[in-house]
Amino acid sequence: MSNAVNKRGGVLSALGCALALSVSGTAEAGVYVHLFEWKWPDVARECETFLGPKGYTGVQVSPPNEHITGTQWWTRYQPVSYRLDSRGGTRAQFIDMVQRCNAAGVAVYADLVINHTASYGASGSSTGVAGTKWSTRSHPMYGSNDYHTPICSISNYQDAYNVQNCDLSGLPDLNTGSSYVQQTLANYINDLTSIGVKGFRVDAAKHMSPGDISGIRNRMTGSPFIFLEVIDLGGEAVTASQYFGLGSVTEFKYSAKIGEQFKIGQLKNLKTFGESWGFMSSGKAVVFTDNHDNQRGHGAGGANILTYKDGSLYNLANVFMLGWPYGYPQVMSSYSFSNTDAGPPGSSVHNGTSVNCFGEWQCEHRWREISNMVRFRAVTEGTAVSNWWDNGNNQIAFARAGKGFVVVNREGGALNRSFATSLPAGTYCNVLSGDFNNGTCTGSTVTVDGSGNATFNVAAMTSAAIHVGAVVSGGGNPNPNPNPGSVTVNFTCNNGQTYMGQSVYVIGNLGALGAWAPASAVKLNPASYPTWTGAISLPANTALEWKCLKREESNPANGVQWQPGDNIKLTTPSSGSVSTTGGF
Ligand code: AAO
Repeated sequence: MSNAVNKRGGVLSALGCALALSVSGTAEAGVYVHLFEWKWPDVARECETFLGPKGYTGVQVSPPNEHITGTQWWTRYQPVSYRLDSRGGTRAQFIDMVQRCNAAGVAVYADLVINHTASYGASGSSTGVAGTKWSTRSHPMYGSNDYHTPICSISNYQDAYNVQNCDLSGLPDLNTGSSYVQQTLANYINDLTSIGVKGFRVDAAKHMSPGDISGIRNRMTGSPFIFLEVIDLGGEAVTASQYFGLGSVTEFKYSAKIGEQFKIGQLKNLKTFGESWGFMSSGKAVVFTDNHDNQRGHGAGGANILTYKDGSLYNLANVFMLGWPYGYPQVMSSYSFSNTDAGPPGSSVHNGTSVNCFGEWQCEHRWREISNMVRFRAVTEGTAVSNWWDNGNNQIAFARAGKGFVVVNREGGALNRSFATSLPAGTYCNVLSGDFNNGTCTGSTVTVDGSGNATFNVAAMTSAAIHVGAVVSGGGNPNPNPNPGSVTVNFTCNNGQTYMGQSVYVIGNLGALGAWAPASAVKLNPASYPTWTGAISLPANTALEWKCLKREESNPANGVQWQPGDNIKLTTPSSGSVSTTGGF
């Protein structure tokens, strides 16, 4: 584990490591997506066909437990029981999804609604979606003495007692200080962990004292990634920092400020975006342009929150978020709405409709700019911002030193300019204009010369990005071949002893070598175990760095072991083949 961290000077490569480290509250590396209100079979398919291949590290799913009936999206936030039977699907479907997402290298984060239970008034029904009978403060697992008393309503955010012991919007407030309630909640959470869930969003964490959450945490098994929803825009009794000992925390100021700058501010101001704006430390922060609440005016909404409705502006803000090294970013994936209570398309319980992206479902996570910046973030992880440029207004550009370069043009005219990119010479794919697959670029290319300079033509309200994981030719070679063929690289990893289910992989800085994401690494063949070999076709005349990696086949975050020592450096020949050897 430490090898992985040391070798790359960053932590992204150590996916399994990051998960283990998260107990102490370190934010994850990578990018996760919230597939809001997606059904479990659809999430599973998306993990396999899109999220894994694109390098998303995780997927947050809607609360998986039984909830009240009704078509509104927020019925999911009114727990009836902890049976895994919800609008998302059945327990069997949930298990299948978690297994398939894990196999695709995508961690599933479950949304935990543990502060309260259902409010009778909301549905007028006393039967949950899975058939459980209930009434206010009376559920199979709880009776009236499992709630805070005397009953009161949250009415004063200046009073921590009121915020943490009274009902939020009429939702009966569990006595999370009681050991019975803590154990009941931990049993539910541990069930999810045993299924393979790797992380948890703690809903309404602000409404539970840190001590109570700690009591639950102490009864939990494993080392899941935990992030807590604490809305802290300042000026209240309960603050985000009170929760730092428990995990990562949502940074709502980030959402408010990125929206403000992109909508009514000036992008030149973003040069210092981060802690100096009053945000929590980057390593603690979960960040987003919008979340499922504030995109529809619930929970700390505001006039300047960006959503899919902002179109190209939304794309630009997400490109900035994913290109800029602050926090652990969440990409929001929404369905179209005008009524802020409206549930998802085809929202009757268990009707199993599939998602149709770019129609009723927005699927922002699949928008080209957003999805291709996921790999950009992986490739540039651990590098600082350098070469900042702005035009004094709404055109900006910056490098992630030596690894990537981003240009954002939030103006009505084109931006045509030469920039010092900090990158090695080469012809790079502009991954915001097309995709980079197997050494070829379906969009436009940008040529970085031997001095690191490159000319960008960026149309109004668009952006451009290049990185060392998407190089068409060159990439460190001073005289890049403009029209490279591909060559065969024969990889060997010695001493690759593995346990059942674990294999040896090649991982490196090129997209074809997984761009340092263990889930995307290329598996070798153990024909002469413990020596592992494999031939991979790579672009000619290309400088690359690689290592041997062990990981579990069906769960890329587990059993991760990196080749010790420095990365192996290699420049592919202009034709033919080359051999290279690493090991453990
Ligand atoms: C539904 C109905 C209610 C009904 C209730 C019970 O809508 O009318 O009373 O059922 O029958 C979601 C929906 C709710 C829904 C609920 C249950 O959003 O509408 O209620 O499911 O079905 C607070 C909490 C925060 C919470 C947020 C919505 O602190 O935890 O409210 N978010 C989570 C979930 C959310 C869910 C729940 C919790 C409940 O993400 O989806 O609710 O499980 C201030 C405070 C914030 C506070 C907001 C809103 O914010 O700081 O802590 O959030 O107020 O009350 C400026 C200020 C900012 C302020 C904001 C207010 O921006 O700077 O500080 O204004 O917008």
